[in-house]
Formats: sequence, structure tokens, C-alpha cells
Amino acid sequence: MNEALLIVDLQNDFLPKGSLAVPNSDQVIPVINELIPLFENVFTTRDSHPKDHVSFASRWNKSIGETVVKDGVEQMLWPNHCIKGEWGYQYSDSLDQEKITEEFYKGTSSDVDCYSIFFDQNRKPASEIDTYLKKRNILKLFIVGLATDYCVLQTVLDALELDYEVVIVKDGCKAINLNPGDEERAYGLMKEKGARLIDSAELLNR
Ligand code: VGL
Ligand code: ZN
Repeated sequence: MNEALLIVDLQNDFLPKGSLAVPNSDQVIPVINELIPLFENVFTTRDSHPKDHVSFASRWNKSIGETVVKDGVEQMLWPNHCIKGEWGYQYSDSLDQEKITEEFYKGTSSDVDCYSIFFDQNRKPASEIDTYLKKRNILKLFIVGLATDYCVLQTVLDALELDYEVVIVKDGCKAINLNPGDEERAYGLMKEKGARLIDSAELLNR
């Protein structure tokens, strides 16, 4: 069985200068850079939104943090972020990108949001990642990135549902924590569903 490091959404808009800045998110970059050389397979996910994306408060003339219901699904409203081609969409310059061999895009269509790289919010396949991984017998995923309580959480839950073995490297992840305790709840759920939670030191010393 093969394994991979999956780096979730390490894009400028989620870093401290970005429009949807995740607190302390720059701290994960050195951790992830240290993990990359340990893996033969290094993949990324990338939030890739059109300008009028369903998750943007600006599209609805509403405030950030409000919700709308779209196609029966509650949609949280965010600031404009990760617009394809713009600065906020780029990976952090500090991320060591040389070993990334494959990237998977999500949130590309205007009318449906997508936290998980496996399924969108309407439960339709979000990307070709599942086919890609299974074809290569990559069944164990080490997951890091942003944000713990949204895209990392949903990606982890779907990976478990699709029968991957999932290891979360906690010091390689940071949460938004819109509500106090969101990060702990996210880790609790991941663990309950079968993910293993570790610190990077455990991997660096193995
Ligand atoms: C994310 C909110 C909106 C994430 C993406 O990467 O966790 N969060 N879009
Ligand atoms: Zn997004």
C-alpha cells in the first residue's frame, strides 16, 4: 500500500495577509516543509472560485458569517477568497512546492461550494482525486493544511468514508474557530470516525 501527504488549501487568502485569514496559519508552513521530504507522493488541494461564487457574501448582499440556503443546503457566507488566478489563490511563496506532483481543484463552479476535495456540498464528486489515488493504490493519507474546521475536516471525513487510512498531523493544521471550540470539535469528530491524530515529531522520528 502506498501513502501520500495531502496539503489542503495552503493559499495566500488563508494566510495572515489574506482575505479569509486563518489565525496563526503561517506557523504550519515550516512544519509542512519539514514533512515534504519524507514522502514520495505530495499532493495539494486548491480552493478555486469564480468571482461570483455562491459562498461569497458579496454575491448575496449579505454580511460575512450569515448563511443562505441554496438547493436545500445551508451555505455559510465568506469574504471573497481564492478567486482563480488572483494573488489569494496562489500557494504561499514560503511553501516548498518542488515536490508537489499533483494538485486537485475544488469550488470551481459558481453555484456549489466545496470544502472536501472528494465531494461537493451537494455530494457530487468534487475532483478526480479518488480515482487517481485508488489507481495508484495510495490508500493511506497524511493530511495537513487549512482550515482544520472546514476543508481539512470535510476532506478527512470523506476520505474515511471512502475507506482511506487517515492520519492528521495536528501541528500542520490551523482552524478558523468562528465559534470557540470548533477546532476541538473537528478533531473529536475526525477521531471518532477513525482518523489517527499525531504531531509531526512522530513522523520525523519514525
Ligand atoms: C475554506 C472556507 C471557505 C477552507 C475554504 O479551506 O477551509 N474555508 N473556503
Ligand atoms: Zn472557499
